[in-house]
Amino acid sequence: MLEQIEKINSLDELQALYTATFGKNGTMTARLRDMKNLDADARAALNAENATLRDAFKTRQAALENAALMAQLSAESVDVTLDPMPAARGTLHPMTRSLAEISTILHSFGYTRMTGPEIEDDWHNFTALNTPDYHPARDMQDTFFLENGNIMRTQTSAIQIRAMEAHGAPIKIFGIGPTYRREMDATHSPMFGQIEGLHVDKNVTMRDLIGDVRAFLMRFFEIDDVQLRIRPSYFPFTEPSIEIDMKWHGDKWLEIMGAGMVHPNVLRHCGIDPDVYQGYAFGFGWDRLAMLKYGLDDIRKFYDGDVRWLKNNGN
Ligand code: FA5
Repeated sequence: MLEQIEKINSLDELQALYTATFGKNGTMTARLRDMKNLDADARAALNAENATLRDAFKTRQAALENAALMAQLSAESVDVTLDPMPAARGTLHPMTRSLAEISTILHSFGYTRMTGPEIEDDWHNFTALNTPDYHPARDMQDTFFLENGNIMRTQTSAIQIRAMEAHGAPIKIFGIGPTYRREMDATHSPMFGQIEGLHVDKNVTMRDLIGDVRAFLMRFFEIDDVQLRIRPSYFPFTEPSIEIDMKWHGDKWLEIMGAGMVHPNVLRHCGIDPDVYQGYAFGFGWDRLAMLKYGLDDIRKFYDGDVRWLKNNGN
């Protein structure tokens, strides 16, 4: 019997033999029932046989159960050396990335960030900026007008006005955000981003402006020096007005921004006395900076929402 138990390879078979031995009608059960007819030696021998058999069943059961578990584990095993499925990772949009970089730099120069609405009124976008409705400079920007007379802001310069109206002078702020114009080609988008800087105090001059612009460009483009070209220009809200070009890759001059000393009328419109205070303002193309820094060539791609492009042009 012990040998038979050893050879059994399935739990079902083992159970069947166990029942045939120890069940109600089992062979051992019958023999134990007749034990009273045996002498003492035979009883002891039967008890020992009984115990040995039960042990043998138990041991075989444990062995079969263990083998079944092992078989299950190896069938369900995972090969940890296989390459994992590539996880889809998000990337930051170049505008988001440059926003963080630009803000960090301007904060470190002492500019505080101000915001303004993207739907602006005529006062903040034009009139307060010394651009009354008969002013020809309004033609410089093709504007999206809303039915209620408001407009989509065409320039972050509107943020200057809101900042000075709210806080007066002295003031040193920057604004960054979307602006809208009816334009569309590889370097113009109907929605694009601008960065505005404004610093008004008693002794602020054009030198401070150029110093901050230089330092900003060096930090943003991570270069040791930057060559600037300052050209006279015209904006209704600055006097004098300039445009600043930057030498790019040793040969090209790139127009980077418009800037100038805040026009006395603009200060007056915001309740600031131009005989006491003066200051500068500047306006960059946010997308343009991001395109230059990350080597991107078509501004329209920024707003297409094409995930494949973002994957290659995020960080
Ligand atoms: C202005 O908008 C002035 N508000 C800038 C300024 C601020 C001057 C403060 C003086 C003082 P301009 O229209 O040149 O200026 O636009 C500024 C920058 O915005 C441009 O140099 C360009 O980089 C960017 N820009 C203008 N139009 C578009 C467009 N359609 N798409 C992408 N970028 C544009």
